[in-house]
Amino acid sequence: SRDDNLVLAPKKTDLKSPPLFKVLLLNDDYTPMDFVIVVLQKFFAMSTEQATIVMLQVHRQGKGVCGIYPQDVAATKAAAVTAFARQHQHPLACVMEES
Ligand code: NFA
Repeated sequence: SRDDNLVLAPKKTDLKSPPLFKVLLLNDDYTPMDFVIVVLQKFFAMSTEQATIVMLQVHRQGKGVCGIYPQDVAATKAAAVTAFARQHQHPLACVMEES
């Protein structure tokens, strides 16, 4: 009826959590293992032990997860790692993917 126009639909009040993104390192044949460990410590706050585990995962499996973050944080970290690697003349690649 014309009265329907006056009836408000229930409003969503629940906030949904933002999508999360994995930040990954990709293997290559040239970046030194020690440099990858430093990257994981500097940008992802890993201990030497955890950084070594993740570096070896990337080296053996081709890729590895550095962390999972909201989109803006993931994009900033991936860009910062890539810039740092280039500054040091290493081809190390850091990418993000929706998780
Ligand atoms: N594969 C590289 C090497 O043998 C090491 C590496 C590990 C590079 C993880 C990139 C990421 N020197």
